[in-house]
Amino acid sequence: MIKKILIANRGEIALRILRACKEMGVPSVAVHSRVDRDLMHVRLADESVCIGGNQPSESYLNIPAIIAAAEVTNAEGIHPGYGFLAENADFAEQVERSGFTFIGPTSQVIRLMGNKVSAIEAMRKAGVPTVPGSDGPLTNNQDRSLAIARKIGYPVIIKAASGGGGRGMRVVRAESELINAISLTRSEAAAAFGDDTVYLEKFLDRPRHVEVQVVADEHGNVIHLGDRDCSMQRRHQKVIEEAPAPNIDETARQTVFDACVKACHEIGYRGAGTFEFLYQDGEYFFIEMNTRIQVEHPVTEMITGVNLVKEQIRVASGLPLSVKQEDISFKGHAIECRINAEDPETFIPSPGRVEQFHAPGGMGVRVDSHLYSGYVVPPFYDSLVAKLICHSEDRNAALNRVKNALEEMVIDGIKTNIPLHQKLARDEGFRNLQFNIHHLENLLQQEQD
Ligand code: MV4
Repeated sequence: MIKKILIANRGEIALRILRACKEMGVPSVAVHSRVDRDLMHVRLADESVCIGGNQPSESYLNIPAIIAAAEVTNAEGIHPGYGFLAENADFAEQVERSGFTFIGPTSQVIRLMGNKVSAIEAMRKAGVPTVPGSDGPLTNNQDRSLAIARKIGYPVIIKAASGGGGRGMRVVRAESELINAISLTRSEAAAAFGDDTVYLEKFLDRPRHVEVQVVADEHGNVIHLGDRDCSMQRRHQKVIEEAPAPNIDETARQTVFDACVKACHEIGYRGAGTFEFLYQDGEYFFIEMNTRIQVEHPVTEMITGVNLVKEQIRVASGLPLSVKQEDISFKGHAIECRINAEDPETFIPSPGRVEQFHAPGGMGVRVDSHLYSGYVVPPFYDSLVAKLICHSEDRNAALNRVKNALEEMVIDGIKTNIPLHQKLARDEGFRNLQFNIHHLENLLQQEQD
């Protein structure tokens, strides 16, 4: 087992990783920015190092400072969590070159998946269903681009190869707009990512976001842990996630699970990973792969009983997965609410002092949060302050548990989106499975009118 782990993150995920370290008896090092010295996981870690100023670039994105902290504390593994450096192939490479273990896939695989064109190509070769599209970068040959789009049929979407998560995309509804849209997306991609490579896909107008969790070790074992629906989102920020994804065609689902496992074997995947799909009219379309532990991993943990962060640490230590595919069964339904420090109507961040914090509890209720009474939410980072995860025998029972737990939860002193979650737990469309990726934004728009 890895002898000591440096946690290169903050907030709830740093605490989540710390808890896994403690359960496994692995000593931990917390690294933090100046303002973050009072974070819960910094208090609980065996050692801590202040690595710099409050701007992410000075601390959680500061690669030399993080590697230096690993050196002075004699850490062996580095867990990147999510966000910050989690999918930065250069970071993973520097961690390994400095003699430490990156808790995640190899830098080559991170790089392969970071470029969406190469990711899609790898998946298509492995038999994972992808979106009809240019199957490669668009060239400067305008007639060729027009021909591809005409063959696929409008609307189409232009995406930046180095984008992802909703950054650098443009929908094109008519042929007359295509050439201009390609050139605009190219310029934006060059400015944002230093890479003007773009590709084209058929635009799906009312899909759900369904993703598949996998975990792989270095001994040729790959398993899937089922799926999640993450369609309830606003501006590419997920608000509610659930597992299993409800109302999915069972034959298509098993086929896609098998394809994801096969793809992991083919690309030499190691660690926890997520295949993102658009799901529409009973069909799956791969769009991206995430090579990190995700915010919403707890819903999968609740229905499978597998501790994903512990599996990440096991496989990074060179150990085999603790479970085989035949050991995995899916029990009940889990729903996660992302509780953000923000105005529930304007979505403007609401940092400040948490005067009172009370977490709900009881059977099937899990709260992953670094909050405590008196904690000050700093303005420098994202506004996620707690995840409420409810598990029960079926979706309706889990939704009722969410409703009750939200009423129990107290976060005083700052604004949170708890009122938004209370509305969503009662929303007919969400309850009756009449939703797609546009549902939440449509709902908020209707309230405006
Ligand atoms: C799409 C799409 C429709 N058709 N691709 C947005 C995030 C990025 N991961 C991919 N995204 C989309 N790609 C095709 N071919 C619609 C979206 C999209 C979306 C996807 C998942 C969750 C929320 C979304 C919100 C708006 C657009």
